Amino acid sequence: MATVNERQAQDTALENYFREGEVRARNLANRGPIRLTAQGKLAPEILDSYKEHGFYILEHVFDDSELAEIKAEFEGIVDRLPTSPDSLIDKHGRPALGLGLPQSPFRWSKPLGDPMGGAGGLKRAPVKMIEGEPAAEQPQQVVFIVRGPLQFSDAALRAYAHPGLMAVCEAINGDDFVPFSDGFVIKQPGAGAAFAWHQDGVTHWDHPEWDPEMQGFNFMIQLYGSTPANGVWFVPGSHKLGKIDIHEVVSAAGGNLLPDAVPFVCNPGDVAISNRQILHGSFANTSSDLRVSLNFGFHRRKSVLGVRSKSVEEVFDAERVCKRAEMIGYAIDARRQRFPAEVPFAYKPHIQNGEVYHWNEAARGEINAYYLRDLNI
Ligand SMILES: O=C(O)CCC(=O)C(=O)O
Repeated sequence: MATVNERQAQDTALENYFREGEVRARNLANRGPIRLTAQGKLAPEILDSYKEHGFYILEHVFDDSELAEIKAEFEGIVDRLPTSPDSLIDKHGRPALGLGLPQSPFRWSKPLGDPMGGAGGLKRAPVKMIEGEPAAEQPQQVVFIVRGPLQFSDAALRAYAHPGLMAVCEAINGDDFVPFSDGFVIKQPGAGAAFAWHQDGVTHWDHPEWDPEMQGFNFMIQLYGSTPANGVWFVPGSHKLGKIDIHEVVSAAGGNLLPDAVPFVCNPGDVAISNRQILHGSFANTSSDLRVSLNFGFHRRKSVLGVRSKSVEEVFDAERVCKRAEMIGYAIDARRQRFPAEVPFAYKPHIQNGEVYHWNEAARGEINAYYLRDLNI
């Protein structure tokens, strides 16, 4: 355990790092509202900036009323979480959310821990992040990821098919895009886990036609905003470098405070786009601010179809890919029902195949445990 002096020195170093990182972030030309051309395509300068930096902040995507619906349903989910990894009940003594699912949708961590970094964690996150010392009143374990959020929240499902975000996705991946996976990332104040520096992709690094977009991207909707202390940090441009030796980068920096990294600083309702090949991570949330991201990602179909994923050691056949893409159809219809005045996104693969989706109670049954069909590469 660190001494009081060591802990104070680390806190000061982090505070300086957060302040300087925010200045670097504000100097990058990679933020603004979604802008579309007269033809409904994403403004080219947004795409160019995203491709240059590997991430972009789309501002004010969700208005207050839609955001309030997403937050209310997220808070409903939190209210029904099991009280510990083995518990069957929530904090009110009711049957917990997720009972009966074939695989728990919850990922747990010790408060302020880094469950994925270092030896014994994920291979792609080889160096442990700085871990914090939680207050005595914190529980032993906290949920930091809820997988499959679209089955727990209609508001999240509707957000998934936001026409502006779908236009961004089409601009990045082309018309023929398919889902990757989705989840709420929860960084509770004084408890939220760290994510050690990593690049998300694991499958295509040695592909003969490798390119910076080959392993997809994520949207990260910010429910409560994000700060340098609780947000995700990116090394701009690192998505173009291929597989990075993270041990070497951290050792050259003399620790986890990478000198070129910048945080995403967002208001509630902003959405970050993040290339999955960019070097990124986040610090344990020792701040007093909650950050919740609703993450969902997309791939080009050709990046997953017929591909043996090194993430889950499975070949993704056409049936699996099409089944997972049904979520796009259901989300578009759910959104159409809630916002009838909005022009819904036209998802070309479903239109071309004559597939029509209706969001109703039968569909709700259809998507049960849909996250088991995620397309992790
Ligand atoms: O939201 C975070 O803190 C980190 C998320 C992340 O690194 C990821 O989804 O790959």
